[in-house]
Amino acid sequence: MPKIRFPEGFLWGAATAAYQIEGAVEEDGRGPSIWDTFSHTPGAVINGDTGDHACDHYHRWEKDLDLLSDLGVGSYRFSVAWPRIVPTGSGAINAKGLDFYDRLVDALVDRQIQPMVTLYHWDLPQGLQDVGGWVNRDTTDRFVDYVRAVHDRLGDRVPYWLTLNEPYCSAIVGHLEGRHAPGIRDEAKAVTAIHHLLLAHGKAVQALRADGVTGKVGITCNLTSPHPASENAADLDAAARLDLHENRMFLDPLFRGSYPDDAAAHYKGVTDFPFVQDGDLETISEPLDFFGINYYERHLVTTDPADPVRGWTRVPDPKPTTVGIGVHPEGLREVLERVSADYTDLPLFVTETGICLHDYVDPEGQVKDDERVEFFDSHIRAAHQAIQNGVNLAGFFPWSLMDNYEWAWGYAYRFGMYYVDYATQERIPKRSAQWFSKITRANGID
Ligand code: IFM
Repeated sequence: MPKIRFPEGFLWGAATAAYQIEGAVEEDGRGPSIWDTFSHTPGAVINGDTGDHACDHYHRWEKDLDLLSDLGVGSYRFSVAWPRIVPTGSGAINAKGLDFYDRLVDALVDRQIQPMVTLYHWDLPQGLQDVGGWVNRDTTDRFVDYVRAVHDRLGDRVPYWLTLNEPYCSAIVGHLEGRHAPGIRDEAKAVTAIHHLLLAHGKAVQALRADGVTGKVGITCNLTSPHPASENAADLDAAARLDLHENRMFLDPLFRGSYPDDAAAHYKGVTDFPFVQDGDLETISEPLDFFGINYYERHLVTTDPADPVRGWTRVPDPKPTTVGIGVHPEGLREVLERVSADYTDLPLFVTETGICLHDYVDPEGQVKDDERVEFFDSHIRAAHQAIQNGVNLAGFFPWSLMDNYEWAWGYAYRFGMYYVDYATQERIPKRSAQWFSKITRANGID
């Protein structure tokens, strides 16, 4: 294999999110979020797992930052828990919540690791859900209040801000599929939530700029690379509709200031977009400094005979991973090239990609996650190929720094480069951590 070198200054990182690692859900004034409610709802999460304790990162954060130093990363992508800052979602700011992230950011700066802060990674304060959550337009303004408070405290030391993580999941998985909090199954509400999430993003970008933000501002979307199962018109059409649903409903408003041309026809009978007000799309398409992409899935798709007008069916992958999706590094290259060709020449960051395995500690005390090493190797090569093909890719952040609370899959599924023994909270470097620490130091693969 040839040596693969990344451009000088390429940012290697690692990613986590607040509810997935912090625990300490009742400490220092934190209020409940929709994920506290959802995870405590019987039947919602495998084994009834909750994020009550998670990786106990709230108490162990200093040692966890040492793991980042061991990995040799230049950046750490973490999220701020909105309910720690505004416990009920509106009203008074909780200074103790800000204190926690203030200490974290200081310690990262001391270690010469650049903070990349995600402002919303799914933990909406329950108080806002009680009045409609993302289906209520008012939530967009409450998000701005919260963002300003975080920026006010951390803005002098944060070089990268991400407004939202994966609005698709918040809107579609949370409001149409009901598999994530708030557990709603209503397509009109899901499309309304898409709009309000994007609007909250745009308003937050404007507020950060008005408040003199010095860091770069972006958003992270999870994107897929849908392929038709055949060249039949019906399959081509199904792939185009899946692409609308998963990708274009987010990319078009963000970068073109409009919903896709085929959206009105696709959602006919569901919604005619009454929630879009004058000026919203200008706000949503406020220019950004960079764009974050999370990539996990490629998707081979065929038409759904039961619903050929609006439906599609994903063809099962011949070599499924633990969670039933295949490993397709070429899909990452396709996504990067597509965004760069069709939407923006802004710097792109892979803010997440990763593989979930049932890792275990062997009798020698090691975690040999060779499949994860292979996964990262192939995806890093695909990212490098995208750069060779002209994509302005500026960084790569594996998901995840350590095993954590994998939402509706609880703790049964592991994504980390560090193994977490949840009984003792010991962190054990997996082979992937050892491997990745060589990549970050070499700025490439030998
Ligand atoms: O764990 C999640 C993360 O919170 C968002 N992106 C996908 C990851 C793996 O499922």
